[in-house]
Amino acid sequence: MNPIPVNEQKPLVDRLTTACGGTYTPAQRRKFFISGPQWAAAYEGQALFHAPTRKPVAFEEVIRHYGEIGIAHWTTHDTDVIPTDSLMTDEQEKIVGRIGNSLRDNGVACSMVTTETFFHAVFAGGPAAESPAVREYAASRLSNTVGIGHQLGASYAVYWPGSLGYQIQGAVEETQTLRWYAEGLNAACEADIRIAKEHNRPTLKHCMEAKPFEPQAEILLPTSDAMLAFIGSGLLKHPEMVGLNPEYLHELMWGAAPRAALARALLAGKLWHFDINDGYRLKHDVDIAIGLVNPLDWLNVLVLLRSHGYNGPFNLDYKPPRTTSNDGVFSVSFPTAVDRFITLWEMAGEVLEDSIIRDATNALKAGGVVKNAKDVHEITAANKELLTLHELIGHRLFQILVGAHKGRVYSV
Ligand code: GLT
Ligand code: MN
Ligand code: MN
Repeated sequence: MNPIPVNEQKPLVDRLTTACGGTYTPAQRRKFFISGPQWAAAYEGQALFHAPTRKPVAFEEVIRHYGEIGIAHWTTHDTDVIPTDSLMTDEQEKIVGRIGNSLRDNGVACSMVTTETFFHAVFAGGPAAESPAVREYAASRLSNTVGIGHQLGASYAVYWPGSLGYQIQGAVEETQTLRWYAEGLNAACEADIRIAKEHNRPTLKHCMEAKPFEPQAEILLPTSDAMLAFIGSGLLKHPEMVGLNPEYLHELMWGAAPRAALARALLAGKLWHFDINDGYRLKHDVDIAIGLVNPLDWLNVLVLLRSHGYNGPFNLDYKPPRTTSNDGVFSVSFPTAVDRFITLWEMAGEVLEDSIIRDATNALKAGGVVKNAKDVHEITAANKELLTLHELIGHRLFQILVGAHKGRVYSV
């Protein structure tokens, strides 16, 4: 093949994207509670060992593209859109006003706001550092974000306490740091109760997000389970206002089964918000788009959520790869991520209605015939053949994933 001039490359990408087919319309995409983060679309590809590969993108452009694609909700950190120095000033009010206009013009709603308590040098010692001034500043930032959320009509606030931990062991006292962190959340909840009243709105759902490693070497609340324990520890003044925003990859990163982590959150009544992406076990937070690494696991995750009536947001917290261009972010990355989610969601519906899986599951639940409930040998033998159904269910899930249940065959 001949080298391809730059001006022919975008048409080529567009032609092949169209050739892929199977896209949903913006109206179909809008039926789902899918949110697009400002930081995901504006990610420039930078990392510790990587220079940026894309140009900056302002919120007006991100919101416009989300509206066109059919991503009906938008999420943001305070500093994704408001420079740190402008926070809590008149300038903030002007920017929030502009965001409101952008959202209105493009038919997009702000569903979630979050506070950046990890990037700026002031948080070098974490959001719950020893210095009272740092903690006071962190609390005012959290409360300020709650106010922005109410102004923009959000229903959720997320807390990723990324730098709540340490690099140097022994320098930080864990119980004290966690108490201080709880004080920050308490301040945010109290501010919410006050601000919600002023706006005549319900309070926000405050959702904690865990990540097992990065950016600190050791993390004090590394998993969703640790956060459930924290919520129930007695340190929070309003535990009923605080739930979870698990991220698929963050659970996978520590070696967990994301589906089991979500199940525990569901049982606790705390699965309120969900960051969707993909990646690899025991590796970095690569934030690959949904379904590109573990589609079968994703199918199973969505079966669990569908069968439990999860109706919270699905937040597209992934990073378009640095090999994707600025144009590609909105022409390939976001539309395909949304469409894979929708496809997997619909497929999960097929799993729930599949008669083979239903018969197999019901048979397993019925169990074998046992006369003597104390006879271990009889009980074991009574279920022996039935248990083969576990593997058959796995096979059927694979068939559904590749479309074999609808007659897709290969000639051999
Ligand atoms: C950061 C993190 C994400 C969180 C964001 C919310 S910030 O990008 O890696 O997983 O969801 O603060
Ligand atoms: Mn996340
Ligand atoms: Mn992540």
